[in-house]
Amino acid sequence: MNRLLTILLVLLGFIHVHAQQESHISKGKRVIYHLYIADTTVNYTGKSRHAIAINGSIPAPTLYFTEGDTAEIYVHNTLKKGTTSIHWHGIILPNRFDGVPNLTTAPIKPGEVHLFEFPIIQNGTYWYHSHTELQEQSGMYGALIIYKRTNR
Ligand SMILES: [Cu+2]
Repeated sequence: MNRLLTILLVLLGFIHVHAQQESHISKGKRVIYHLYIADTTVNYTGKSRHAIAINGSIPAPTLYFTEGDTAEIYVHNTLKKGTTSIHWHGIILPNRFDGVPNLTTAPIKPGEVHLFEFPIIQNGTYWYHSHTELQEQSGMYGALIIYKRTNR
């Protein structure tokens, strides 16, 4: 009987600790980024070429999150012409925010701002990139760094 009680108490303790960890998830930060997609020119070989930068940078800026955060990312299409998109590669999120144009997410038109909002429920190193024509190859790719959740 005593042994059974001990097992029960250990189990209850485990459930309690687990519940505390679960409740901790909702205490994450809201992390806001504004990404401005813009035409630019690069010269790697002596010849100037059109390229696409995000916030003036190729590769695109590294975005940092911690597991448990909520991502709030505004993608501004400031290209002279053409739609754009951002695919959050390997990120677990609601399908409509996956960012593949004409499949999960509408293409982002010039002058348009698209909000991506999703909970961060994993950790690790990932990347994001355009999923439109050859925009990724033109410079639209960047890293996503998601830190492990810690007891803050
Ligand atoms: Cu991808």
